[in-house]
Amino acid sequence: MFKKILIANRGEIAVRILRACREMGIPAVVVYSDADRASLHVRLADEAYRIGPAPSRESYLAIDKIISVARSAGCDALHPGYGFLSENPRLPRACADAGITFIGPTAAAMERLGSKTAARQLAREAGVPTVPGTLNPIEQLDAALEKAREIAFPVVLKAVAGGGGKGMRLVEREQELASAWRDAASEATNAFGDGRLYLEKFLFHPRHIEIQILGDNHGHVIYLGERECSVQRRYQKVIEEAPSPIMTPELRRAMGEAAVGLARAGGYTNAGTMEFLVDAQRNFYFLEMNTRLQVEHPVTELVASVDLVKLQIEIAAGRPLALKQDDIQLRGHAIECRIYAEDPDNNFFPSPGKILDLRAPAGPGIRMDNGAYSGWIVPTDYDPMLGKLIAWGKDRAEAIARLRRALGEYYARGIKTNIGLFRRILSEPEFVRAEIYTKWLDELLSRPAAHVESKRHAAGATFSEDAAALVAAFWHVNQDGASNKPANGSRETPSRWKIQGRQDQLAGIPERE
Ligand code: MV4
Repeated sequence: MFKKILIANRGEIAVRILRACREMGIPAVVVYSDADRASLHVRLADEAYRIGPAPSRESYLAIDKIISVARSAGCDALHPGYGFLSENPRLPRACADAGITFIGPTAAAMERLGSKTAARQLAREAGVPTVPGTLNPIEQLDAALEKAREIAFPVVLKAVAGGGGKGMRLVEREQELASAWRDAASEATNAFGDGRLYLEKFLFHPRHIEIQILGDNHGHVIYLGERECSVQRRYQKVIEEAPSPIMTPELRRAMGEAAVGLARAGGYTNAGTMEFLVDAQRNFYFLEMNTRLQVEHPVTELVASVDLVKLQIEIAAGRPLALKQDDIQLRGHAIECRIYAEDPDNNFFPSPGKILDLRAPAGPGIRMDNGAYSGWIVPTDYDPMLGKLIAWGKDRAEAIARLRRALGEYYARGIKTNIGLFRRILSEPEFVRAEIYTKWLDELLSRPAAHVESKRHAAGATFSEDAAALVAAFWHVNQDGASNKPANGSRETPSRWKIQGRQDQLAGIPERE
């Protein structure tokens, strides 16, 4: 097993990987930029090295600096986490050159399956369903028209170099194709420097369902169920859950076997995720592959009772997968909220700054993968995710109830958070009935909030805490006992502990021991 692992990331995922290393008894090294000097992953690490100033390109994206720290610290393995360099083939190559084991796929597998068009090509060859349309870029408009007639409108134009919906154009009828083609091509050129487009059959209200796979270096590849990620805002995942509410055993097997087949075809090893679109008739279509551990991996861990980071490390160390496909038994339901320091009342713009108070939820069925703590200053240089709140229940109803309860306990002062957004989503009947699809949240947020309560939630305070503060203050003002009035008759400010005690009492928090 490895002597020492370098964690080439920050925030909650660096803490998460650190925890797996700790439990395996493997010393871990973290790196940090100047903006992260006081971050949680630095505070929890045994060894931490500064790799540069705040900008990512001079720190978490600086391969040479990261490799140099790994070497000087005596690391023989490196975990990239997600984001940053996790899907950049240059990192596994640099690790190989330095004799350091990259905890992830090979550079070649990353390139074969991480590129959208190459992966779709491979999927077609492997018999994995892809959305009807062109595989390669379309050279000119009349070829697009011919293909569109063949697959029938509505169709969608997509940028070859695009992603996350950028450059997508829905074309509902033939007359619109020419103008849509020009617009999409110029938008793609401006956004990506590459105006090439391809074309697909448009799927109405699809769901985004992804399959977690694990492959070892001995030819074993398994799938660990699916995650439903249809609750997205502007193509960013907001809530993820496992299992998918629309899944059937047959569909799970079909999607899982397709994902495993594609991973094998690409020579993929370690953890990866195949993304699919699923239509109302439960037809599934391969969209793209993520050649890394994903943000939402905890919901799979909770329903499959696995530790994906430990499994990644064991696979990278050359061990054969101890888990066989039949060992994967899914139990219960898990739902994850990605908690951000952002202001829902200001178009969800980041809300960095000093966290004056942060109380994370806990209790039955609650997991909090935190990257923040009271007193920490949320930096402006990176994605402002504070952590992930995950609830597990025996079924989806219990998971929702627990998540609602936990969101009521989450308290942050000094920054704004998107907690109110989750409270609103979890109270939507369509969400509770799992009648969700990829545009559902965007459409919900384009409607005015049904009740002002969600505004209050957006501020991150809960009703019970506001009420507690008001009553506590009122209680002080109206106490006639001398204990509250100093001899000189002047009103000293009421003791903070008394106010807090009243608040806790009113908010149902037990007396402190
Ligand atoms: C689609 C689609 C419907 N039909 N392709 C958006 C981002 C990129 N990952 C693919 N996306 C979509 N492709 C066809 N043929 C609908 C979407 C889509 C979407 C997909 C996944 C997650 C969120 C989404 C939000 C809006 C649209």
